[in-house]
Amino acid sequence: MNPRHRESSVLLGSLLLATGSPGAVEPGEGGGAAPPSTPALGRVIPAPASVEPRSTPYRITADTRIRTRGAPGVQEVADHLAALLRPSTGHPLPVEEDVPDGIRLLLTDGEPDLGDEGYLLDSGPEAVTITARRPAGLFYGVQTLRQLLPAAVEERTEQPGPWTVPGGTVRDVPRYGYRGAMLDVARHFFTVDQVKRYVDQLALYKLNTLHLHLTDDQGWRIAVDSWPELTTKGAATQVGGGAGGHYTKDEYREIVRYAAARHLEVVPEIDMPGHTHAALTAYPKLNPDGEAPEPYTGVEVGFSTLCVPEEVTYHFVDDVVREVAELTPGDLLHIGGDEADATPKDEYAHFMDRAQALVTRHGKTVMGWHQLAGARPVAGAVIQYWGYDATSEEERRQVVDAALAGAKVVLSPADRSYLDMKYTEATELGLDWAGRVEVRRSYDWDPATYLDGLPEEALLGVEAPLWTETLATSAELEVMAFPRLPGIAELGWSPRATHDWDGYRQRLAAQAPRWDALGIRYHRSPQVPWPQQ
Ligand code: NGO
Repeated sequence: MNPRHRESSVLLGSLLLATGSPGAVEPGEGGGAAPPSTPALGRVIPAPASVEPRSTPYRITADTRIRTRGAPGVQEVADHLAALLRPSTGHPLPVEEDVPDGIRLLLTDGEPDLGDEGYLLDSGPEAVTITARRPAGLFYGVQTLRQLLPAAVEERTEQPGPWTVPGGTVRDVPRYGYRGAMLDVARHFFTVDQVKRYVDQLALYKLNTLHLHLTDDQGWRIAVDSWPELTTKGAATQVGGGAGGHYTKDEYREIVRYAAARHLEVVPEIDMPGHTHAALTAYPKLNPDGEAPEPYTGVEVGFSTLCVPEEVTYHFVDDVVREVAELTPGDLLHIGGDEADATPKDEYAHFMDRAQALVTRHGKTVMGWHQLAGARPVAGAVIQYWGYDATSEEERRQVVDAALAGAKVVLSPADRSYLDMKYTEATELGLDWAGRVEVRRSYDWDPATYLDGLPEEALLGVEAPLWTETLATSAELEVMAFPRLPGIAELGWSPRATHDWDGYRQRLAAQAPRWDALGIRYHRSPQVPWPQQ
């Protein structure tokens, strides 16, 4: 994370205390002309760093224009905004250069405290002006603007309006530079369109990283030209025995492009040396016993391993990492490393040494599940902690020690941020090995103090993984992700000073009509005061 972000969030956090919690401003308050369906300034998820309401709203009308100034990346944000607003408002909303009023998207060289992702949003009778140093900041400002409009703006057919944006100023920067969501496309395969749908949902909450779990025992989901049978044989099935599937390189590039257009970076994961059964069905020479096993359609973990002593294993890893790195504009490449229970203990660290060296050689930064901390993480490796309350002190300590030695950490505590955990005993989908995780438990923790002794500068951020042993459709993904995903997004974005369960659950409830308009299914947790349906 850019240390500047942290300083400015602290500052803005105290500003916020002076101006009141974003959830505390009631709809219509301070904005006499705003109709009751207009959300109050600040009734946004993630909570903005600071909000100053004024009583002079802006109204989008048939004459509104969107103004840009043609800098690279700005036109795309303007087009994104126009595509969002046109169907529901029915207004033409032309994107033009240098118009004095309307919705203005401006890049600035000033405002160093905004960093690469922060923005200012100012709304008054003449204009809504979003100012940022980079297009990403404008994009996040647009997501805020979107949530400041009535939920009906999300409909894809013309709606009555009025389209009123509450007046005032929002000044906002993220707390952490890494705000991720992981999708497991290996246990059940999800099509490019299904992944895009999820990406759209992540973008609404200002997440900036899509981690794709591309390989596991049940299927290998990404084409590798030098090892073609990984997908001709290794992608043929999934949990429960369905047809499986994989992404061609062009399809994968399309996911990367689509995510980048929404300011999300894709982190590909090739899980090794365990979770590799699908690869072994395709290439038995990678298997310690040299035999070709039958495809696996169950949900057990920890039974497969690549053959660590054989050199062919490293030719394989080299080729796969090279080809996946070529498809990856981002810096991170995730090599898994979890649950290698079938890999002899003394061989695990050796394998991870060689796999990490190959990632580095192909120009990427290593990311791995936190078992990597018990081996020899390379300098600058990113360790993803997925422990939970029952995780031993020793295991946590390994992660902290690795961080003290220079590793970075992303937090995904399984009993807080795993979106596949059941909410309650009654939840039909999902798993419960880490316990049951209702909305409050998922939201109500602080990444900064979660791992005792973790140096502040080592913590890159948070990620919400969605494992799919029990999930096969977009509706099933959504009912597990919503409403917990926005909470993890808020932990990643909002300054700690905004953290407040009572305010949060009000703001969360206010999102429900938006999800209804978007066709997003969600769990109607009794902990949240949902509006009547
Ligand atoms: C664990 C395991 C995955 C499971 C998941 C289910 C990690 C990092 N490895 O998390 O293989 O799918 O739990 O919750």
